[in-house]
Order: sequence, then structure tokens, then C-alpha cells
Amino acid sequence: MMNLKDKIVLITGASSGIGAACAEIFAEAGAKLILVARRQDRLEEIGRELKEKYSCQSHLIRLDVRDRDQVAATFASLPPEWCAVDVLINNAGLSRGLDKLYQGNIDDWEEMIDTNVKGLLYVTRSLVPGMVARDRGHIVNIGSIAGHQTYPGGNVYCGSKAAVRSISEGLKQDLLGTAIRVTSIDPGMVETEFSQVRFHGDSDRAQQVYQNLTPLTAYDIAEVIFFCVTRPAHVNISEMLLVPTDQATATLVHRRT
Ligand code: NDP
Ligand code: 8X3
Repeated sequence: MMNLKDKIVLITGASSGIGAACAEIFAEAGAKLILVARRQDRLEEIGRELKEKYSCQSHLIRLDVRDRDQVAATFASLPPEWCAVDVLINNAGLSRGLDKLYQGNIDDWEEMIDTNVKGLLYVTRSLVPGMVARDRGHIVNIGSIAGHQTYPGGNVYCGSKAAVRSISEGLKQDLLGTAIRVTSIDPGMVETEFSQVRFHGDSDRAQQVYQNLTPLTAYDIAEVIFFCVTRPAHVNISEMLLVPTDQATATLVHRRT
């Protein structure tokens, strides 16, 4: 198993859900963490907790991944002791709305495409050249079951995650001949702040998504990411689709009544 002691792991969207769970599991393994999100207070709380529990060193970055210039400037000026990123977890992302396409809110579309697709690309473009120069690294992109199966009302979100899937595949092909690995992790239902964000803070509607079934937890996903990252260097897990036992497809779920 690959040793993560003092490896530098950069996680976007580290302020909640899957990203925060990744921070925990990699901190426990002795990695140094660069934690990226817009909510600085959350990052500070997580950084403090991980320091207390695991003596984890973290470098916190308040950043909106949609801001192309800021992404480039931030990663071009990482402190020298933080710039050799070993693992990049492109996790920042969101869904907005579940409207029929012809009734969709165009601002919601812009936000999803700008974050899930363009933001992921900006971060990747900033950090992967260093990995290539060092001939070392692993990029983990968080896709979704939504990138495999489009569901009613999913339209633009599903399209953004299908794009992530293609981008992961393209990146893997373009890195062939280097030692760098690319993994796409594609979860089904995970209970995080995801549905709160999708429904613009409508908690009742968000809770209904997970009602009477057992969803995946953020930690379930973090464990799988950790497994992929810690395989021996010659093993690249290209793609993993994970669903709760209560979910068969994007729309076919079993709810206990
Ligand atoms: P959460 O809403 O709990 O977490 C999303 C994270 O992304 C937050 O830390 C948020 O931080 C960050 N983020 C969002 N927009 C930006 C931005 N513009 N710049 C920087 N950070 C941003 O949801 P999840 O943990 O569930 O989501 C993580 C990923 O997993 C997403 O890509 C999502 O699409 C994917 N996914 C989720 C599934 C689920 O069922 N939950 C299933 C399949 C995939 P902040 O607001 O502080 O910036
Ligand atoms: C999140 C999974 O199917 O709820 O990407 O959109 S889904």
C-alpha cells in the first residue's frame, strides 16, 4: 500500500460532505492537506479539528473555483513547501434545481457548468503541469451516477457530470506514458449538503430525497477514494460507480414504507 505520510493532498470543496470526509481520512493517514472552498470559517474549523486529532498540517485556501484568474494566481503562488501536490481531489461541485430543461433557470445552469466543468478544468490545468514535471501524482475527479444515466429534471447537472467523465478519460489518455494516475469516482445517493444546495435551502425537500432508505455517507466515498489512491503505483482504478444497496439506478430506489 502506498504510504501517505507527508504526501500533499489537495481537496477542492473541503468545507463539507465528501471533501470534508476526504480531509479526515487523509489526515488520519499522515498526509499534509491543502483545503480549498469558499467558506473560510468552515475550513478553519476543519483545519483546527484535524490538527488536534491527527497533528495534521493544513494549508487553507479560500477560493471560488469558478474564478479562472484567481485559480491560476492562487496555485501559481503556493508556498514552496506546499507546491508539490501529490494527490488532487477535484470534488467541488453542486447541482441546482430539478426543473424541466425548457423551464430551467439559466443562472442555475451557469453555476453548475462553471463549477463542475470549468472550475474542475481550471484547477486541473493549474496543478497537473507540476505533476508532469515531477512525473508523480494522482488526480481523482468526483463525477456521479448522473454522468452515466440522465434522469428527468437532471438535464444540465447530468450533462456536467457526463462532461467530468469524458474529461477524466481524456486526461488519463493524455497522461499515458507518465506515472500519473487518473480516477473518476461516480457516486449515487450520498447524504451531504448536496440536496440542500440543489433545492436552494429547502430542507424538507432535501430530506425527502433520503427518506426511508439508507444513503451512502460521505465517509463511504472517502474510504473508496483512499483505497484508489493507496493502490501500488502500477494500479490505476480508472472509474468506480458506487450506489447505496437501496439504489439500483439513478431513479430506481427502494424505500421502506
Ligand atoms: P456538499 O454540498 O456537501 O459539498 C460541496 C462542496 O463543494 C462544498 O465544500 C462547497 O464549499 C464546494 N463548492 C461548491 N461550489 C464551489 C466553488 N465555486 N468553489 C469552491 N468550492 C465550491 O456536497 P457533496 O459533498 O455531496 O458534493 C461533492 C461532490 O460530489 C460534488 O461534485 C457533487 O456533484 C458530487 N456528488 C455528490 C453526490 C451526492 O449524492 N451527494 C452524488 C454524486 C456526486 P463552499 O460552499 O464552502 O465553497
Ligand atoms: C448526485 C447523484 O443522482 O442525486 O450526483 O444527481 S444524483
